[in-house]
Amino acid sequence: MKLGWVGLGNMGVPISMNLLKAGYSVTVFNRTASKTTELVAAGAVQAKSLEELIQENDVIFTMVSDDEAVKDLYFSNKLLEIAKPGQIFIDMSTVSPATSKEIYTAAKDKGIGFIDAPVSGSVAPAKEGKLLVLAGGEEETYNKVKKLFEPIGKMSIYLGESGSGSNAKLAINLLLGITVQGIAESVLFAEQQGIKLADMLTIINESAVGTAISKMKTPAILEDEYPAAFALKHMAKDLRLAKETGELNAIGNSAHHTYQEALANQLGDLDVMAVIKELRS
Ligand code: NA7
Repeated sequence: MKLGWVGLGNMGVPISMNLLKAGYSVTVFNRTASKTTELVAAGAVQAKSLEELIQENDVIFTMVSDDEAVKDLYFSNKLLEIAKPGQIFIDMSTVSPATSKEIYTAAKDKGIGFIDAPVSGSVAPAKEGKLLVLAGGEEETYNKVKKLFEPIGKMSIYLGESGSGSNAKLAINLLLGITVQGIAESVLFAEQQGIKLADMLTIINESAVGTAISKMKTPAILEDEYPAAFALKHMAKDLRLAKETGELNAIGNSAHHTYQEALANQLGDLDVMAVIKELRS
């Protein structure tokens, strides 16, 4: 199987690198061409255009920012028009289930396979090939490509019809957004009461609510530096999509509100844990 990869952002680079390292032929394309350097140095082929990438490959992955970017690619940039029947597209971006279904339907009309396969996990698990791949679409199509998820994730889960992967991704990121805000609130409360930051983080991490995410974010909170492992703007987007897709209750609504405010206050390019800066302000 020859693979094409479109979208070399924070996540696209390490994930496509793992496919390359697993021995697949990977052709890459990114809107900003300079971001292909690392992949090309590691042996990937650089496509001159999206058209070339699609024509030369069997399975094409896309991983871009949001619904607008995905629709831009599939519709405005005519990915589906260029594609040939029998090809399979896998979108790993986090988008609304409605967008996943819209692309699936347009693809199906042309005899093209489409799987929504967003991932749970940020840059570190992406580098280690330990993401959780959440897949929706036709099971027959999923079965044809599921082997490709092995170098990417510790597990891939087939969840059902098109849009199921996107729905599951919104659900898990709702929990993530709430959890990160919860860590921030606990730390800030302790700080107000004169408890040392390092002590409180030790307590959280050693307690029953200490989690992989609290441990992962501890150095950032201690240093008060938040380079993006998972950009806050993406969490703000995911909570907005969750609110638009289903019903949120009090905690979900509070998280939605906080992250939108953080985005408005220019914290979007920092890591999701920078929500603590929003709550401090
Ligand atoms: P990043 O690091 O913000 O990267 C975003 C990527 O999306 C990057 O390659 C962008 O290209 C690309 N992009 C954005 N808009 C477009 C349009 N309109 N057309 C083509 N390409 C576009 O995101 P992550 O890698 O952290 O996350 C990717 C997804 O996974 C996202 O949905 C997260 O929520 C989860 P650029 O380099 O700017 O030219």
